[in-house]
Amino acid sequence: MAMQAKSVELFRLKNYIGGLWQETEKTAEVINPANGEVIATVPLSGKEEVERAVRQAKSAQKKWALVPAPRRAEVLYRTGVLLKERKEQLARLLTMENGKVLEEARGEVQEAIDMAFYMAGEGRRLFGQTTPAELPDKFAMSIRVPVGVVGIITPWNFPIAIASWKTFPALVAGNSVVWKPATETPIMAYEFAKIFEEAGLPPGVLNVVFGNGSTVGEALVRHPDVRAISFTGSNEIGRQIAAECGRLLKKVSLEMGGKNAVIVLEDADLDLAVDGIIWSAFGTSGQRCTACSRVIVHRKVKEALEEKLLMKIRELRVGNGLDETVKVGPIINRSSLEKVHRYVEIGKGEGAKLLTGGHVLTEGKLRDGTFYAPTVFTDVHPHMRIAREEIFGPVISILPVSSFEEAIEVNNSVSYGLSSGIFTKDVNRVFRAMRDIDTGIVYINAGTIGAEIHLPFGGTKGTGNGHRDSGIQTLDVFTEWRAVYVDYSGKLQRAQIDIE
Ligand code: UN1
Repeated sequence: MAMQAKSVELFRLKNYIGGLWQETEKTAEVINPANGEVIATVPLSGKEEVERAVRQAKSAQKKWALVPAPRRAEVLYRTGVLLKERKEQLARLLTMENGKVLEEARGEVQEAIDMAFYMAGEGRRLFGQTTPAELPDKFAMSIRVPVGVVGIITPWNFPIAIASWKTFPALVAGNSVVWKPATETPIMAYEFAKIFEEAGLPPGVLNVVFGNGSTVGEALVRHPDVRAISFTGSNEIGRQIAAECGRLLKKVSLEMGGKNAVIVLEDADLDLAVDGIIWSAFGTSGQRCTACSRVIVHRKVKEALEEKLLMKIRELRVGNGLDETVKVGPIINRSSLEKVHRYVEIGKGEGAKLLTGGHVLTEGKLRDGTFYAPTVFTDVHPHMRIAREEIFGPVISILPVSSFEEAIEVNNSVSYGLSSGIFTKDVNRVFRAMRDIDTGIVYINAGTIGAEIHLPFGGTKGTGNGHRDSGIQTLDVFTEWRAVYVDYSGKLQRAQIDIE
């Protein structure tokens, strides 16, 4: 039985290893960030659980890889159907553990459904290339082969969508998975694993080990039988993982956030730009890797934009995301709330002008949760910390500029490169922006969020290490290329030598 979204029940979540649901001695509490209620307990596993999961994954992978890919894909189709049937129930649970408003939670579950069907289609593609060989009576091709056991480490801000970006391609390509979900949002992982089980995924092909990064995450990264790691999370942890994977010569794909900007030029449709900024900056309370946290605006329209922005912010209702009139939910937990506030203090100290917000919300029921007021700083300089560092909360910095060129320069001046949006009606500047903006995702006349699953997701510089999540490109993380030469001449033919 799947769980019901009642706030009074307490769920004891279990690891899923080799097809068995297993408890651990140590557990942690899962808190609903909207009201402080304990909604579940999550296992805090150790090295032994990782060891067991990898062993199971290793033996299951051998058989799974021999299942024809179109048959493997059938499990993904069934998973997609089950996700679709349970969309509403999953969305409610997601809102309870993560805090994002229900409309967005439904959108996130939809993202996982889309990824299931999209990657299921790959079961009949997984294309390689056939190509002429340079010698007579010889055939050449490249094929994708599974990597083996892959380790997946996912964050709390998109607990099911990001998990779907990584698990579906890994599985359809013939790998087995050991997955460490974030301990803040384990209910989605638990439900997702149950759905895989129901959909007929053989035992051991997907294993879920709950626990902290410093124990489970580290054991996974270090394990010699885990051949690839796909990680989404902080820049600091990502660097550590990359270093360790480098030492062990392990494949590694990293997605580590951004300092995303919306550029508003003097000819922009300001109302549209404001809608894009509000959605991108305060949706998910700014807790998206793609969230807009900088607004780079032409001086000529700065005041008009600020005025419209403030008007719209006044209409935003902050509260429990299960209430459908609420537009902005809580911050994931107290330490994140404190971090957001610390950045606001830093901004003030740096001399930025606070236009609105800048404080924790404590009126009425909000006191029980972790809520922060939508916050806007203006007259921010590109060198200030609030304009350079990822805050991961509902805080934007307005940076005035005097030209298109300056806007691009400021946009590109940060150490991240995930997502940028530009508002203008000038087609020449649109194409220049597409060329000159140094981010992995560029939006024209739209905000910085809302990536679609069949396009590559990821970015430049401090955002990643050159790989992409989702899209066809993600298959490069979960497969190795094998070049195959078939010589049917019946004699020794030496490449580069016997070419006459
Ligand atoms: C993230 O911010 O970590 O593009 C993922 C978006 C969503 C996914 C965001 N589809 O905003």
